[in-house]
Amino acid sequence: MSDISPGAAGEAGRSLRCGAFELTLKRPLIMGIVNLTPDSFSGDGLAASVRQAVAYARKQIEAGADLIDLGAESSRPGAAPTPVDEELRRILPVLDALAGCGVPVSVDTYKPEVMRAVLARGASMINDIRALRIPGAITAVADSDCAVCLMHMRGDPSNMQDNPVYTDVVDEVRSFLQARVAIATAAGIGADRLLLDPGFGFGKTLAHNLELLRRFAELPFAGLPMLAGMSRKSMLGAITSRPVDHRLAASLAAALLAIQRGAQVVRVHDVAETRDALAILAAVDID
Ligand code: YH5
Repeated sequence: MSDISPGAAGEAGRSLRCGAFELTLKRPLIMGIVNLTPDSFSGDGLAASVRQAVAYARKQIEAGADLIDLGAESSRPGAAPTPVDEELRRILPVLDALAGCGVPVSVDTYKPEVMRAVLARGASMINDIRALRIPGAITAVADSDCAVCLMHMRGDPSNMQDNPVYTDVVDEVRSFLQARVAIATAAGIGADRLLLDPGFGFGKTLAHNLELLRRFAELPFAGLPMLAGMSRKSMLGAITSRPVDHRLAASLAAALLAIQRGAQVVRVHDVAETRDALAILAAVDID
C-alpha cells in the first residue's frame, strides 16, 4: 500500500477514542470553536462571560457540532502566554457547565498543568498546537483515555511568521507528525486516540498554506485521521481581501476542499453553515 494514497486515512481506525466517547470517522466531523479569551465577551465580568460562553457552546452543539473546542489562550502571532491559573479560571467553569452536554469537549492547550486539571474535570480531548512538546505534556495525557490532536507549528507564536522557509512543506509537516506519533505511541498513547493537524497559519506563508491544502491527501499516514483548521484565518483574508468577520464563504470553501482531500475533522467557528455545506457534499458523494 502506498502510504501517500488519498485513501490511506481511515483504513486503520474507523473511530476515534475520545474519553468516554467514541467518535465515528465514517463521516466528516465538525469541531465547533468556543473562544474563551476576554476579548470574546461583553466585559460584564466573569459570571456573565461564563454564561455567554456556555450559551454559545450549546448553540454550536444544537447547530450540529460533533465536538466543542474550548480555547483560553490567544495563539495570535506575538500574543503573550496566559498564566496557568488564568487559563484554568477561564476554562473550568465552562467545562463544568458543559458536563453532560452530549458531545466531547476538547481543550486547546499546550500546558501540562492545564491538561491534567481539565482531564480530571471531564475534558475528552486535548488539542495541542505544540504536539505534546512541552515537558510533562505526554505523561499528563498518557494515563487518561482522552483523544489528542497533534498539530504542526514551526517556531512558536512569538516568531512563527518571521519568514518561515521549507524545502517541501508537505514532507516536513508529515515527517514532524510522524515523529510526534512515534513518541506518543511509545509513551502508551494508543493510535486510536490520535488526530493529526498540519497547523494552517502556524509558521507558514500563504504559499505554504495553499500547498498544504492542495496536497492535503498526501499528509495522512498509518490510517490516522486528519483535522483541518482554516476557519476565518488570515490565509483566507489574503485571498479574498475580506476582514475576519467576512470570511464565512471562504471558510466554507476551505473546509469542503479539505474534506474532499481526506480531512476527517474540520475546526470551525460557523457550525450551522458548515453543516449545510457538508450536507451538499454528502448528498453528492453517496458511497
Ligand atoms: C488549528 O488550526 N488554530 S487558534 C486567526 C484567525 C482565526 C482563527 C485571523 N487552534 C488551530 O483559530 N488547533 C487554533 O483569524 C488550533 N488547529 C488546531 N488543532 C487560531 C485560530 C484563528 C487564528
